[in-house]
Amino acid sequence: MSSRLTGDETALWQAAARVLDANWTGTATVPSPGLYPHQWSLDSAFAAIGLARHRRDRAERELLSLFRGQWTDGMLPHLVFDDRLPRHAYFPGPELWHGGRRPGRSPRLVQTSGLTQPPLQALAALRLHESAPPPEAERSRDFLRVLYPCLAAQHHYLAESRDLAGSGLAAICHPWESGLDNSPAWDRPLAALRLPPAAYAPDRTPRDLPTGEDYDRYVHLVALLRAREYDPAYLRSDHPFAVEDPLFNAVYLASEHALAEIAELTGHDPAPHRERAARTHTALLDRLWDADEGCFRARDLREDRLLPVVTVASFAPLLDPELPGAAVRRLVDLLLSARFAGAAGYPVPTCDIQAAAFDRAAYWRGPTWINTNWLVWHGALAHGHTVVADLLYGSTLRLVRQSGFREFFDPFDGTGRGGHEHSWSAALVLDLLG
Ligand code: 9WN
Repeated sequence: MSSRLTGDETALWQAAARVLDANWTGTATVPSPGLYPHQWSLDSAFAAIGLARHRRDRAERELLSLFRGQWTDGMLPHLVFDDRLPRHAYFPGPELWHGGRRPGRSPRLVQTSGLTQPPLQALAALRLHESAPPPEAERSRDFLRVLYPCLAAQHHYLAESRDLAGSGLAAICHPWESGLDNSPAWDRPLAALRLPPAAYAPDRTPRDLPTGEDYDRYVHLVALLRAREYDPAYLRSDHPFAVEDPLFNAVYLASEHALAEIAELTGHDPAPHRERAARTHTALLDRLWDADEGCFRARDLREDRLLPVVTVASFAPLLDPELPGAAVRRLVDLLLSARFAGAAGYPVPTCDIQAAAFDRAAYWRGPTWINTNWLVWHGALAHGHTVVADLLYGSTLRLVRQSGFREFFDPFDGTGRGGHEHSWSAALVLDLLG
């Protein structure tokens, strides 16, 4: 904890640290003990960013335990299951992903999902190293030496197996891969799916969460993927959900830059990582930039067109350090307008407030989330946009002071919603407080 914190900030820091302590299983941090009792890859990367400020040893173990789930082709699954828990602890549990027969590429001793999530782990690992106190710097570099091959394989998988259009961008094949499950951005490709007559709908539709109809579609997509053993050739040509998402690719780009730095720190060649980052940078602008709206939008590869709704993901390419100044300015204008921060007391809402799909209470369809705020804050800071960075810093801390470390928040009045004591909400407050 920084010695510069005020008394109030110290209390907030300690409360956040208590959440991470409570959610620590001994090897990893669960997002929220009741609601999400396993290990999620995106959540673990955010947890590691927070643990770097609190328990550095745990941050390392967090990342190592996550990579136990990595497939032999480099795919880092979005879920690593805790097999000590009963089957019904979470839907969808291990059986949905493999139906009794695991693909040869999945690990033998660990049960995982067959999807991935935004690849934030290299950025998290570099931040962990950068925050090491001088006496720990060499030990921290040793940790990076252990992790580098895993991170390199993860990025190689994305470039080889997920660049479905050969464009330089990685495509997601399921809304769960975006991290923003029921974002209105996915409404159109999901509506176009032809579902089998028997619905799969699990018994999991509490208030604020996606509906049973969404779940039918999510489970149908998993059933298709599972039947083809998540084969990259099937993803490329036949799978009905294939989208190039600005948030996923902005995180991929930022992590690729981080990987280049990790390569340098550990005696590997950074050039391939820099080349890949340059390609992703160009492709983001060529394929996802919407000059009329002045923001990035997701591209549906099955229709080869941009998806209509503008969401918080549209701002994620601020994470690109080389984003041209003109694009940064247009993103900032939109972010500060009445469609986002200008009308929300607690920005950034996950969906354009003026869009028909906006819903202030519904999960990724309107509420403000701490993790997306952190990504935009981090990007704005890198571009020297202190007005935006300070706005997000202030509103994020106000949210947790007012409502606690909730999963998500009403963007107008800051009411907390979803799970309580959510790990990434706590972890990123630790990082913000520094
Ligand atoms: C499906 C754990 C995860 C987050 C996702 C969030 C939610 C899962 C769910 O919870 O997704 O992966 O059950 O809805 O959307 O971003 O990683 O916190």
